Amino acid sequence: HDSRILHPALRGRLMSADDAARLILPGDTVGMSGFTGAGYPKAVPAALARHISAAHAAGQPFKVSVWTGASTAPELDGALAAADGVELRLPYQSDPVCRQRINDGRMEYLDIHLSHVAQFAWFGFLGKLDVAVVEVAAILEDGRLVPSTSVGNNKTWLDQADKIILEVNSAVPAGLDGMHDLYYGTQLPPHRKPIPLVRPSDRIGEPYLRCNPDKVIAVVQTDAPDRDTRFAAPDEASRRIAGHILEFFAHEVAKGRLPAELLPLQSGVGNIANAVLAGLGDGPFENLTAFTEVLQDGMLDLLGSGKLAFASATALSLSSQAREAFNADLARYRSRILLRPQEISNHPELVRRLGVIAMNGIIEADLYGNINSTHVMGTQIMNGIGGSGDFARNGFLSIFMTPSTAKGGSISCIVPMTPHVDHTEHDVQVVVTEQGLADLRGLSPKQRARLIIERCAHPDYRPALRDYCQRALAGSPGKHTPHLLEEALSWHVRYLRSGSMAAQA
Ligand code: 0RQ
Repeated sequence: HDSRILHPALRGRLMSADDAARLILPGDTVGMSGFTGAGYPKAVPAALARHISAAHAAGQPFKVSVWTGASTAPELDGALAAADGVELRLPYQSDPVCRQRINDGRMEYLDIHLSHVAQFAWFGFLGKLDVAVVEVAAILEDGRLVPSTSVGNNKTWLDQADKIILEVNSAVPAGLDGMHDLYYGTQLPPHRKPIPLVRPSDRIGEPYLRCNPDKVIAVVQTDAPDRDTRFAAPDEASRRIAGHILEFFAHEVAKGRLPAELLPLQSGVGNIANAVLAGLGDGPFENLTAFTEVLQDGMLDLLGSGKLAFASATALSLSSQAREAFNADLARYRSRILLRPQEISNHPELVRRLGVIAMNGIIEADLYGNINSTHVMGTQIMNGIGGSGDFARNGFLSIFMTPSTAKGGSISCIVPMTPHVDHTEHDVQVVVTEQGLADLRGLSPKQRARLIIERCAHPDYRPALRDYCQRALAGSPGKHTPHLLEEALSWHVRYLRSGSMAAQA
C-alpha cells in the first residue's frame, strides 16, 4: 500500500473510512469522483451513509448534496439514497434506489449536460463545494495524484473544494499511470482560448492531477474493484439496429460524405450501444477512432481486434471479465487510450471540430424527431441526459436508437408527441429502430413524420400513427408541425390507465 502514497505528510493523514467520513458535516456539498461505475470512492460514501443513518435514528437531520462525474455504484449512490442522506444529486445517475427516491419526491436531482458541470461549478452557478472525495491510483512524492479508472470532474472538485479526502485504491492497476491527459488550460470567459486538440489521440495536458496537499484532510486506503458493468449479449433487435447503422455508414462512405475510416465515434451507454460496437467489429471499417465519454466492453473489443486505432474517453466502464482482460494486457492498450476530464471528453468545441458521430439510446421519439432520453411517461426519471446532448447537438451526425416498442409491445417508442424532450428535432439527424433507419437530414417536419412512421415505427402502431398525422394535418391550425393538442399525449395517458398504448378494440 505504502508504495502508492509517496507524499510523507499525506501518509501521516491515513485513517479509516469511518474517521474520514466523520469529517463530512450535515449540509455539506460533496464532490465525489466516479463516472459510469468507474473510479468512484469505495469506502467513504458507505461510511458516510452509516453515520447519516445513525444520526437519523437519533432524531438528528443529516443530508449532504452530492456532485459526481456521472453514475457511480450501489456503494455510493445506492447507500446514500437508501439512508435518505442526499439533499440534491447532480448530474447523471442510474442507480435503482436513487432513481426510486427521486421519483418518490424525496431527493432533488439536477440533470445537466455532462460538459456543463465543471464550468457551472467554476462560474459559481451551483454554489460552494465543501469537500471532495476522490479515488486515485496513487499519490506522488510531490502531492500530485495518479488518476483512477475515470477522470470525470475530479480536476474541478480538487481545485474547488475547501477540503479533500483521497481514497487510494490498490486494486487500480499501476499500469494506468500515464494513460490520463489532464488539460489545465481551460479559462473562464472572457479569457478562453481555443483548446489545442485536433485528433482524438492528441495529448494536450499532463498525466497527473494537481492537488494542494494542505487541503487534504484524510487519506483512506481501499482495495476494491469498480462496479461490474455487464452487458446482455446482443439480442435480435439490437443486432438489427446495428445492421441498419452499418449499412448507413457504408452508404455515406460510398456517397463521399464520410471517409473510409469514418469519423471519431461516440457511443452511449446500454445494451444497444454495445451491440452497435459489436457490429462494427464484424463490419468492413478499419482504422476507426473514438472520441467518447465511456469506453465500454464493445469498444475494448474493437481496440483488441485492431479495428479501433485509438479511443479518447473519460471513463473505463467495463464488465469484470473485460476488466480482467484489460488489466492482463494493459501494455497493448497503453498507447491507444487516453482518459480526459469530462469537460474535455464532452467539449462542444472539440465534438464539433472533430466531426464526431454521436450514437445514443433513447426512451422514445416523436413523429417529428423530438427525442425523450430520460423520462418514462413524461414524469419518471430513468437515468439522465448524460453526455448525449453534448455530442448530439455538436456532432457531425447525431444518431438516436431504440427498439420500436418496449415492455413486450405495450409501448410504442414512436409516439405522436413526447411528453418530455431532451433532444429537439433540430438536433436529430437519424432515428433507427430494428424496423429500419430514418435519415432525417434536409427534411421538413411533415416529411420527417412520414419517414419515421414508415421506417421506424412497429407495424402494429403504424396505422394509428398515420391516422393521427392525417387528422392532425386536417385539424391543426398550423400546418408546419401539425398536432391535435388535446390528443397528442393520449397514448401516454392510455398506457398509464390501461397498461397499453394500443387503442382498445
Ligand atoms: O427497462 O429493463 O425495466 O425493461 O428502459 O431500455 O431498451 O434496454 O435500452 O439499455 O439502451 O437504455 C434511454 C435508458 C436506454 C439509455 C436509455 C425501458 C426498457 C428498459 C432500458 P427494463 P433498453 P438501453 C452516454 C450518453 C440517456 C443518456 C445517454 C439512457 C429500459 O440509453 O439512459 O444517452 N440514455 N447518455 O423497458 C417506458 C419507453 C421505454 C421504456 C425503453 N418508451 N417507455 N420504458 N424503456 N423505452 C452515457 C452517459 O452520458 C453517462
